[in-house]
Amino acid sequence: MKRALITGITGQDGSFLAELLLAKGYQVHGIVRRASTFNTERLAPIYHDRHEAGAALFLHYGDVSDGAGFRRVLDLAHPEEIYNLAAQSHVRVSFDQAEYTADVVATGTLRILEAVRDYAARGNAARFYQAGSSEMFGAASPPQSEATPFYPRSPYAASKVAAHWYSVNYREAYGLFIANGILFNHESPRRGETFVTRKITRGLARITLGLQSKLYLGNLEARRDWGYAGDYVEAIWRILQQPQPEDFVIATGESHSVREFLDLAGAHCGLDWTKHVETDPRYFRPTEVNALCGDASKARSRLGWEPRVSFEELVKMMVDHDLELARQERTLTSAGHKVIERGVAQP
Ligand code: NAP
Ligand code: F7E
Repeated sequence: MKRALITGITGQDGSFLAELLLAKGYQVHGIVRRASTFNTERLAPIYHDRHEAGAALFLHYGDVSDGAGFRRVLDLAHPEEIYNLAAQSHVRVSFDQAEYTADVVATGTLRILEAVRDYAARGNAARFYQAGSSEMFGAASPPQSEATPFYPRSPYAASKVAAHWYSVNYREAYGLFIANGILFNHESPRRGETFVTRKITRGLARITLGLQSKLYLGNLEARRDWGYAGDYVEAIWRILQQPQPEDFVIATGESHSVREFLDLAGAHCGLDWTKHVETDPRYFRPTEVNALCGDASKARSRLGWEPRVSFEELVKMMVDHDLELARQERTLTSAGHKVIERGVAQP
């Protein structure tokens, strides 16, 4: 049984990756931050108590700001593959929490690489995946490929660039199997509710069901290359199965504006979104990334990977999911139950 360790397992990608690896017969270990509330909601469908026969998913408390704790988990889990997905991953928030973002995204990666280097020196060969981002391209003109120079436009993006180059350096300096994925935006019904796609599908679904009247957004003209997270974790796994460690862009090659996303989502709800969406400058970024569109030719030819879910199917999948959530909420409220909010979305 192969063993994998995932940082960021409670996030969107972490939950899809854990599912994929469990289906492939891996024993999966994940690092979970201590929080005062549960942060393991996305893992609930695949988690079994460790006392149950056949349990293959094991969670350990940890934080990438705590190198010593990570080293202990590494020795306990003893993985052959390590996927570093942990991040303060919200670009807008990174402008407000720049030092913290750098500590988790850049220095956090360095802490893990140092631990992996020592793990290897003790005779343990582990393959390492670093979750890079299309945000690293920032202001570079599309289409962006592995050959495109980075031009980061936020503390998040600059931190991901640092993590990328730390990873390249550790690969070259110590001969470790370290590979960077450079993933363009990927979404799903499990996407965090403050990222624009989910904010739109959640908001328009609730407006459709009469649960709210307005949705406040920022820049509607930004263009992104949006794919489906379930497809992208398959690429992540394939990157670590290659004979040599290399870096790969993962993208659909199609780009759409936030406005186009609204058009499709609104149409699927049967709603004229222009009557409900208002602009709030609070959601603008001090420096915006205007247009991203990836060239994933290398991944197509070398990994045999291609996206399966189209943009239209992705929007429909997310809207359908959030309409169902809104229906459940309305059923409860119309029966006189108070709906307990899961949180207050800020950014
Ligand atoms: P996400 O949903 O925001 O998940 C981030 C994960 O990191 C969560 O499990 C979070 O834990 C964890 N985390 C945050 N700070 C941590 C810390 N200090 N120590 C340990 N864990 C910490 O992000 P995602 O969309 O799944 O993305 C996964 C990775 O890919 C991230 O590195 C992201 O930057 C990168 N990426 C994402 C995309 C995309 O479009 N989704 C594209 C390119 C790259 P909590 O659950 O406790 O918050
Ligand atoms: O913004 C615009 C916003 O926050 C997309 C992360 O997973 O993907 C993600 O970063 C666009 C931007 O994603 C709102 O200005 C308009 O141009 O959904 P987002 P992101 O910044 O592209 C990359 C690849 C990552 O690596 C990141 O971790 O939408 N936008 N109005 C808005 N964005 C938000 N969040 N909220 C708005 O109201």
